Amino acid sequence: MKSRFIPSLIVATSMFMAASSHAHGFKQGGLEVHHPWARATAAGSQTGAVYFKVNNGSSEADTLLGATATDVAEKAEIHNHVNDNGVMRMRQVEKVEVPSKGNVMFKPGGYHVMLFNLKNPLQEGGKVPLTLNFAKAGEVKVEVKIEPLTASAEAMHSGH
Ligand SMILES: [Cu+2]
Repeated sequence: MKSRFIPSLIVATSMFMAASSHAHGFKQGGLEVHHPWARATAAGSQTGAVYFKVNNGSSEADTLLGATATDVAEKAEIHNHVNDNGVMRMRQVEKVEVPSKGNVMFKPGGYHVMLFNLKNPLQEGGKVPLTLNFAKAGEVKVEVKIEPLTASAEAMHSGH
């Protein structure tokens, strides 16, 4: 069973890497927001979650203070998951520091930008605009790629 699983994982990974482009990164000042993505949402779903990696190449720390996605959702909040006696719960956080010469990963089970009251479902293959508001770099506009509903953090971020 394992020997069948591994080759298919490699194929999936290399297909993803071929499909992804180094151009799908958004730079401003020393910051780069790499591969912003969200899972497609089911019809009627009111919420979505956006994931990405933020690299900070500058010599000063920066801080993510908030996000807006006015074209697609009424409200966007920064969330994290916390382990509450063995139960993973989401909670809103006010800000996320991105250390100098470091990075922060937004990923399933961890930090994410939560979209509330979606105006339309997030459709696989589509792109939606999102603005990230940083204390020093200011507003960074990105395009979020909508991945299949079944997309996992591992598949999305392998090879990065
Ligand atoms: Cu959330």
